[in-house]
Amino acid sequence: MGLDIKKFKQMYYDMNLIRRFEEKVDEHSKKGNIPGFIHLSIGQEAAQTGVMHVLTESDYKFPDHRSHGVCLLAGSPKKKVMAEIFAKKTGLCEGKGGSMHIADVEVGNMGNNAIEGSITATGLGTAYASKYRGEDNVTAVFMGDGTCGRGELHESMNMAASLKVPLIYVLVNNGYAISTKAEEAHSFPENLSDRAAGYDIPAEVVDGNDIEEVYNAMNRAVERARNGQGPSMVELLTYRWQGHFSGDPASYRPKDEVQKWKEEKCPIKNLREKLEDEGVSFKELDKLEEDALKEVEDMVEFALESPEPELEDAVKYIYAEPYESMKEGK
Ligand SMILES: Cc1ncc(C[n+]2csc(CCOP(=O)(O)OP(=O)(O)O)c2C)c(N)n1
Ligand SMILES: [Mg+2]
Repeated sequence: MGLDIKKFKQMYYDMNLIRRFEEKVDEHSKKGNIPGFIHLSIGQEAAQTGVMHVLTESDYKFPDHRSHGVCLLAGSPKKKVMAEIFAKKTGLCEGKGGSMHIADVEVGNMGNNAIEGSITATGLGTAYASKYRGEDNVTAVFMGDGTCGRGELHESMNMAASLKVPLIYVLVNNGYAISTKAEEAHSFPENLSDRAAGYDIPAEVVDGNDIEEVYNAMNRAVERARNGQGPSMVELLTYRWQGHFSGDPASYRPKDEVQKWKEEKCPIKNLREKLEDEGVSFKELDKLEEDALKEVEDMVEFALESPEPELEDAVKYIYAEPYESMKEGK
């Protein structure tokens, strides 16, 4: 396989970190410690980790509603990502955003957004900015299969291709949009990303649960973008183990389908087997798993112990602060 062992061991750690993170978020959401809707990405860790290991902090990332893992790997203090989901004052956005509005522009996390398709339009803006300024950073927008039916995506692809901007559409195809199977909501010859061909945008379809495939496909797309060759789409075929939101019993999915993905296509197990084949010891892999759990437990402790935002913070960042001279009535 010829893996860069050091890099893939870090990816193994990060995938475990996301899995444990999501499990804890699920647990505390159900305990009532987290406000609002929570969309978990358990089962999709390779899609998030493989992509994030290609992007740098100067690249623009536009995560979607199911992207805690992307926010976690963007380079922000990880405890603050957890605290944001708990809506605490110590969170990345001081607890004002919660699970679906985690932003940190310092590391290029432009904020996850739950309005499906919207980020394909805003991401076009940062991609154009990079080209206009002559910078070599790229923009990656995360979207699901359901989002492929949204008009913004098609407007975005049309402009991205004609302007030849460095934009990568990361299509995380988990087969469902809420309870609707992709086959029932879209007509497609073979793959959802076939749509990109209509705009002369190259697309690649890979096993989204094989991190090596994800990483290599994303690398090719980013290289194209950095070389001025324009937009690409990378379609990652995967599956979410949980329902649409934390607490959704997902009775619309056959039990054996879920079981099959868990048993035969676990992305973490897949990488573990590859690393074992490369000679990495069980002991070392177990230690990475233990360390990831410990880091997540520390994050939860931090979030639980953190204070709630103050009442007066409710209107902070909504209105422009008056200039000092205005305050003094001058
Ligand atoms: C414009 C818009 N329409 C509808 C919704 C409601 N909604 C939230 S998630 C979702 C399904 C998204 O499915 P997909 O794009 O496949 O992402 P997944 O949830 O599978 O990760 C929908 C329809 C929304 N958030 N935004
Ligand atoms: Mg989906």
